[in-house]
Amino acid sequence: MSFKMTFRWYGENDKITLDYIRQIPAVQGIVSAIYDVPVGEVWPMENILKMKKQCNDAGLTFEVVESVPVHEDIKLGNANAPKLIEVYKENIRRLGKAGVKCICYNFMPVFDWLRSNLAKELTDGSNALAYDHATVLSMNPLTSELSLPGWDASYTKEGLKDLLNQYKDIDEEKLWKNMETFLKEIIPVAEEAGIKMAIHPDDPPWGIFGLPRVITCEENLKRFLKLVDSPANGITLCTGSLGVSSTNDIVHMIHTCKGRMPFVHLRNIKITGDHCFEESGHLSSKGSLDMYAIVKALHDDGFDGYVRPDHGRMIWGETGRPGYGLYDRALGAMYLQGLIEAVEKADK
Ligand code: DNO
Repeated sequence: MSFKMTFRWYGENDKITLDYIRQIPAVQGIVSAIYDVPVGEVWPMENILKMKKQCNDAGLTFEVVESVPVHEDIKLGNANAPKLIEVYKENIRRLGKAGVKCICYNFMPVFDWLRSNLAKELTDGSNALAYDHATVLSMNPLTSELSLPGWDASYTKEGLKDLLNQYKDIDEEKLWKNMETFLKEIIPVAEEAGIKMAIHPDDPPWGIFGLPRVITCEENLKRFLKLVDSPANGITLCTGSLGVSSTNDIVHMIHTCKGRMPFVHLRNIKITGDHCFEESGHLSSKGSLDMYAIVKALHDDGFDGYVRPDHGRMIWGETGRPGYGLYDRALGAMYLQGLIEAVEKADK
C-alpha cells in the first residue's frame, strides 16, 4: 500500500488511548517516541519494545518515531557533539532492531514549533493554534510567560539565556555545516538499520528571535537532500509548516523531492496576513492549501510512505494537548483517506 495512515500517540500518559485510535477506520499505525528519557541519552530497548507491543496489541503498527530529538550541542557543533552523535546512532540501531522504519526529527535551534495563541477562537466556535508575527516579535523568550508545547519546559531562565548566548555565533551557514557533520555520521547507520530519516521543516519556516532556521523553502530542501544523497536521508513533508509561507508551492516541492519523503504531515492552514496564520480544519476549502492537489501529487509521483493528519482544532468541547485532541484529527484522517481512495481509484 502506498499511503500508510498513522496517528500520533503520546504514550501511556496520553488521554487519547490506543483503543480510541484503533476505532478511527483509516488508521493503521502509531507515531510515537520514548518520552521519559532525557535528550542525549540512549533509549532503553525494553521501553522501545514495550511501546511496540502496546501498539501491536491494539492492532496497530509502530514503524514511525517522532521524534528522536537532536541535542542542542549537536546543532551547536560543540565539543560534546561527537559523543552525542554516537548516542543518536545507537538509538537508530535500536529502533531498527524493533522494526521502526522511519525517524522524524528536526534541526531547529532551541525552539520547536512556535505559535502566539494556542486556542484562537475560529468563526465556527472551535479553537485552534495561531501565529501572529507582531505578537511573536514583541515576545522576549527570557521573560515571556507564554508556555508553548514545543518549548522545553526543562529550561530554566538562566539555562535558556546561556543557550541563546551560545547560538550568537551560529548563523545559517554554520548550522548547515553542523547539520552536514551530523548527517554524514548518522545516515550510513540508518541505511544499515533499514531506517529512513525524515527531517521536519522549521515551523514556522522563518528565523525567530535571531536564531537561524534553514529547512524552510524548496531551494533549501534541495540543498539538504544533496548533503547526503541517499534515500535514507529524507524529509518529513509537513504541509502546514511549509505552507504558511506564501512563496512555498507545496505541489512543486513534492515533485522536486520525489522519492525522498518517507513521511508526510497532511495539515491545512489559513494564511491570515503577512507572516500570520491559523490552523484550519483539514478540508481544502477551510484553508489556504489544496489538500486534493497535494494528495494527488504524492500519488502521481508513486508515493510510498507514512502520512498522518496533523494538528487538529479543538471541537465538540474537547480540551487537552493543543493541536492533539482526538476528534478533529480523526476527522482529518478520514477526510484524507477519502482523498487517497479517490486518487487511487481514479487511476485504475
Ligand atoms: C508538532 C510537530 C513537531 C514535530 C517535530 C519533529 O506538532 O509537528 O513538534 O514533531 O518538530 O521533530
